[in-house]
Amino acid sequence: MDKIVLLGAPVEAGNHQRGCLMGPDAYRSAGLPENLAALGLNLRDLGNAEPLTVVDARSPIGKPFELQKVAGWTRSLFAHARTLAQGDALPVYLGGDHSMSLGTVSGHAAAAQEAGRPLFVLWLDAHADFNTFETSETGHLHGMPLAYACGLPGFEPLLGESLVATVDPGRVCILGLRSVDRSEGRLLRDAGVEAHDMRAIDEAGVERLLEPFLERVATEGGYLHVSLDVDFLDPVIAPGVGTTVPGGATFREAHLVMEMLHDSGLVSSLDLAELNPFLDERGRTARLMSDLTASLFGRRVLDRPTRSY
Ligand code: Z70
Ligand code: MN
Ligand code: MN
Ligand code: MN
Repeated sequence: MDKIVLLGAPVEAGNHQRGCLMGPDAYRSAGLPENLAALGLNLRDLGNAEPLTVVDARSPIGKPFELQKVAGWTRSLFAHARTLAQGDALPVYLGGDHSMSLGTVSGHAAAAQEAGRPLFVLWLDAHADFNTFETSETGHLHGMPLAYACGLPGFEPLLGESLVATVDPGRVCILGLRSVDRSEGRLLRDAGVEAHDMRAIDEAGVERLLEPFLERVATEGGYLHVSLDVDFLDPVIAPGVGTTVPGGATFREAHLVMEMLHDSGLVSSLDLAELNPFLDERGRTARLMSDLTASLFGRRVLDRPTRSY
């Protein structure tokens, strides 16, 4: 894929911390568009999406924080993603807290079903984001997008209707876990999601964890949506995020994941989530995320034979 389309998703209502609103512009300031253009890619920046105005979102259970606002974003980004998935350019969504993925992933799931191909999701995150309105201890919608996309119950107020298509939890792989709520962990296990914590990365390395998943995407002819949360990275190298959790992926582990994704040729859409420029140090997190994105799109030091799955 040599065509890319950027869409800003400046949503910050998915949690109490302010600042993710500035995420898309920080990526632009950090030179993400120029990084990708320098790789010879044809790039179009659509600017920022806008939320729909929603007044009918009410939840009978739990107390989701800012449900109306996030429902407005979900409906908007769902429609954008469903449409962009049908175009000839690979969409990169510039967040925005991770509630952005309530819309992007469900939109790509709908488009995949319409195209008759399975959707796989790679979730790079310290958290599983697998809470429901019922299990969430915080009410933060940025802790729920993966559960939503997989069709867990109770989320109807977000789209105002049931999901068009759900992601098969058996086609999800999470890498980087080090903070999972108790009941969230039970949901994850019951759903059969492939989940790897940091210990697994320590023991096996990212390559041995990721490769079998990519093989499956290739074998089943699937689309692959990648959702990269800043907190996948160690906070020492990526401080610009609301929830820092120690012990995250290193610079090289993260780049290796991106390089493998590039070599696979399988990625069909990408979220960059949770960048909080208000908490960043001199733009270093925005720059690191931009450099990781460049690795995903083919930046490399030396040429090497292509790996085919
Ligand atoms: C917790 C919750 C969370 C960040 C995801 C944390 C959620 N499991 N926080 N990403 N930064 O609120 O549901
Ligand atoms: Mn997340
Ligand atoms: Mn996270
Ligand atoms: Mn939270």
